[in-house]
Parts: sequence; structure tokens; C-alpha cells
Amino acid sequence: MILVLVLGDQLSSSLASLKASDQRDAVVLMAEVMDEASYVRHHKKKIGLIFSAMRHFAEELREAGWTVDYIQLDEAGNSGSLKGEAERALKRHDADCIRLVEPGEWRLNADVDGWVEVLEDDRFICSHERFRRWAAGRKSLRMEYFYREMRRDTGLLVNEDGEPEGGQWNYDHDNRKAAAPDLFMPRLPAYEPDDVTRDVLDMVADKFAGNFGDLEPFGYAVTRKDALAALDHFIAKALPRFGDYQDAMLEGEDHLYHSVLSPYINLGLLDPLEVCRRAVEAYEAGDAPLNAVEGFVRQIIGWREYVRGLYWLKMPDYRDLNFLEAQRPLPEFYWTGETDMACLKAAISQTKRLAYAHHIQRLMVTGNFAMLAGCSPQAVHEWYLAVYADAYEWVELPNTLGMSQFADGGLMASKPYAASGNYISKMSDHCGNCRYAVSKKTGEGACPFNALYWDFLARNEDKLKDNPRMGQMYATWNRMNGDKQREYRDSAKAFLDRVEWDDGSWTQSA
Ligand code: FAD
Ligand code: DLZ
Repeated sequence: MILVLVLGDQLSSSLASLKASDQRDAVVLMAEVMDEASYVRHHKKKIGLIFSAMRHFAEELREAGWTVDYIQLDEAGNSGSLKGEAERALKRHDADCIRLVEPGEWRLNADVDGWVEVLEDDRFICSHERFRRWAAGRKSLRMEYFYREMRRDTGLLVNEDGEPEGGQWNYDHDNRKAAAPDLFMPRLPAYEPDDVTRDVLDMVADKFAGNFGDLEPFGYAVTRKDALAALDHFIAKALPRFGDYQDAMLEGEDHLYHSVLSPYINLGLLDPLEVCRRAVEAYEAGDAPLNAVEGFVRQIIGWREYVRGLYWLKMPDYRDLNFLEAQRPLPEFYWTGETDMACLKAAISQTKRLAYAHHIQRLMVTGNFAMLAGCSPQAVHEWYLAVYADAYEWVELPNTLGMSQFADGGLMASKPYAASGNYISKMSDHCGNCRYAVSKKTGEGACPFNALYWDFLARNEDKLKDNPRMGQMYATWNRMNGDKQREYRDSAKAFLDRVEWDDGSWTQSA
């Protein structure tokens, strides 16, 4: 008898461990355990989504003929750890070995080393070996070059000679439009919780009451069927304008033309290649333009595969990097949403409601502010890992530490994603609703991003001044007279002195 351990983010019927096993001599083990539910204080919706999707997937496996041993979180005797549950199940089923697809996170992978048969996760397009080969001997590991290889490997949007559809690899220059409030926005479908989901939500409300985020209303898809419906909706309603408004932000619009498919892809309910193929089919049918489809495909076979490759190449040291030596805790308002800065309030309160914010909100609002304020990249990492429904360390950590906080010193990003209020004003309508004036640079009532931006540059001049992409900004800074420079720095200090910093009460384990 073989025990096939299926983890909470491995909910794919094509999983390598299921393909390698025979239903007649295998028992599938799935377990809700406190260790996984509490290694950070996950958003309540994230726990609800994962547990409900796990329970539905277990039922689908049973219907397909598998024997499934499913352990619920509050079941008597639950040991609280995956290892503990595997050991108990080995005895229960008199099994000789445990088979497992490699866990996505380094921490868990280190934990299973030596006592289980581990199979490679073939739900990714780029294997570990393929990524190592690509990275070997390169001075710079830029995503763009990796992405071109993935286009050729998958055949997506390339012709028979391996050349890109339309003649260019990347159409981002068409993709930076600021959204206007009168645009028609597609409404994201919500999926009514069934009895299984209701049971899970009741348990989450009871056991994780102190965690961040609103549990209700809960509208995430928890089955492959509903995740496919969410994909259909995106392809038909949002993909055509995905590219144009990818970087835009609007008050009251939580998703714009983004797909909100990451929770389902990362859980295994949707396969990344099937999602990309659907987008390319829409292009071929004339239903979506090339700039939208190329941009979307790049996020998945480019960024998603690239961050995973980098994570496994650089862990475990990557997690502790802090190139800019930033040490502050997070502001308390990251957990409450209570701030007068309209852009931060919108991004954080939406995160609290939905366990979702789109990429530009994560990168240019919450990420940008935390970096400018000098917050510790590890504190920032813990926040992102906790608050988003799609957050697993393999994808979250490189995005946070590398892309958003420049903590890896430029391995991932060629320069810090630092921006003043001007950027937010250009890409959003938040500034019109803000108590701070984006046009005011310093002093009372000035947008805090403005002084923080120059203070960040000044503070990190030794580390950043030789970066060729920062030259122009340092030239501007150094052309300012001493009084002007002092004004910016004093204004930043006065603002930071007023911020209430997190004292750790939100991050302590439940
Ligand atoms: P869309 O904009 O519709 O993009 C389509 C798909 O492309 C996404 O569903 C996702 O699968 C993929 N994708 C897009 N950008 C990235 C990226 N940079 N890295 C990896 N995949 C990408 N993404 C996660 O899946 N989990 C995380 O924990 C996560 N943490 C992040 C933390 C920070 C600080 C930043 C800046 C980005 C993070 N991202 C993370 C990447 C990105 O923001 C999300 O994938 C995206 O916002 C998910 O929303 P969506 O499905 O509507 O994406
Ligand atoms: C995220 C998560 C949570 C909250 N709970 C469980 C769980 O109880 N049981 C389980 O098997 N997996 C869970 N997961 C997903 C794991 O944390 C995930 O498999 C690892 O982080 C590797 O990506």
C-alpha cells in the first residue's frame, strides 16, 4: 500500500503523484493541519478558500475512484502537522511508503527530505534543471530573456521559425494607459458558498477569529468547474482590455481588467498552460488584441515561472537578504487600513475585504511605500505572505524581496521600484480623493510619497548612486540646493515620526 500525500496547493487531477499511482494499491491522504494554517497569520478568506477547495477536491477524487483519507482541522487526534498526519496514516493503512509531489515552499521541502518519495512538480513549464541551465554563467538574470525561451519552449505566440507573433516579443509600450472612471468595468462573478464551504467558513470564523481580513462575503471559486467559469469570464469580458489598463488604479474598482486567476492557478485548480492557450485562442479568433494577450501570457510563462526558478535557485539565503539594510517594522495601518493616504487606504482596505489587490497596487502603492519608509523586507514579506489569497512563498518572496523591496540588490530588478506621488497621480484617480496634496512637495498637507521618495534616495545614495538607471535621479537630487534637500529630509522625518509602527501583535502566531 502506498500513501499519496496531496498538499493544499496541489489540487490537480493530473498531479504527478496521482499519475504515478494505481488506485488499487494507493490511499490518498489530505490533511488540514494547524502548522500550515498558522506559519503566518493568513487572511481568513485564504484559509477558507484553501480548506474548502481541499474538501471539494477530495470528493472529486473519491468520485474518480480513489480511496481518500481526509483529516479535518478539528478532528480528534489531528497532530497539527503534515508529518504527524502522514505518520498516523502510515500506521492506519499499514502502508510501506509515502509519495509526494515536491512542496512549493522551501520550509516544507526541507521537512519532507529523506522520509518520502518526492516527485518533481510538472505543473510548471520550466523544470528546476531547465532554469539552472538557463541561469548558469549569466551575469544578469533578467526575466525578459528567460521569457523568450519560454515562448519558444511552449510555442505560444511564436511562428514556425521561432520568431515572435507580430514581430516583437513584448508590447508593453502599449500597456500603460491610465484608466478613466467612465470606462465599462466587467464585474467579477461571485460563487455562492455551498454546504461544504459554509462548514469551512464557520470553522474559520471560530478558530481564526483574530486573523487579518474579512471572511464574509465569500465569493471565491472552490472547484475546478467554477475556476473554469472564472477563466471563461476573464477571457470574454476582461482580456481584451487587460493590456491597456494593466497599470491603472481607480477608486472603487478592485479588479479593473485583471484576471483574479492567481488563487486558482496557484492552488492547482487551473493549469497555467491551459490558461495561456485560452488567451492565445481568443487572439487567433480576433477577440482580443495582441498587446493584451502577449502581456497576459508574459505574466504567466514569464514572471510566474521566472520567480519560481529564482526562488529555488537562491533559497534559503534569499529570504534573509536586506541590501538596503532597512529595519523598521511595518506601519500599523497595513493591518487596519486606517490612514489618510487615499491610495494606501484603497489598496489595504481592499486587501482586507478580498484578500486580493492587483499587481500595481502591490508593487507601486504598498510595496513602494514600505521601501521608501525603510521597512524591513522580512516584515514586508511576512505581510504579503499572510494577506493575499494567492500567496505561497515560492511566488511571493521573490516578488516582495526582489522586485518590490530591492533587497536582493538588483538580481531581479534593474533598479528599485521607487516612485513619488506623481506616479500614483498619473496612473490613478486616488489623489483627487486624498487629504494630502500631490502637487505639494513638503510640509503639512503635502503627499508623503514626495518627501519620502527623495529621503529614500538620499539615505541610500552610497548603495544606489552607481546604478546606471538611477543616474538621472541622483543628478536631480544633487542639483538641488542644501536648503531644498534639508526640507525634503525634514519633511520625511516629521511624517515618519508621526506613524504608529506595528508592535508585532498582528504577526505573532495565533
Ligand atoms: P493578472 O494581472 O490577471 O495576471 C495574470 C496572471 O499572471 C496572474 O494570475 C499570475 O498567475 C501571473 N502573474 C502576474 N504577475 C506575476 C508576478 N509578478 N509573479 C508571478 N506571477 C505573476 N503573485 C502570486 O501569485 N502570489 C503572491 O503571493 C504574489 N505576491 C506578490 C507580492 C508583491 C510585492 C508583488 C509586487 C507581486 C506579487 N504577486 C504575487 C504577483 C502579482 O501581483 C499577482 O500574481 C497578481 O496581482 C494576481 O492577480 P491576477 O490574477 O488578477 O493577475
Ligand atoms: C496554505 C495552506 C494552509 C493554510 N493549510 C494547509 C493544510 O492544512 N494542509 C495542507 O496540506 N496544505 C495547506 N496549505 C498549503 C501548504 O502550506 C503548501 O502546500 C505549502 O506552503 C507549499 O506550497
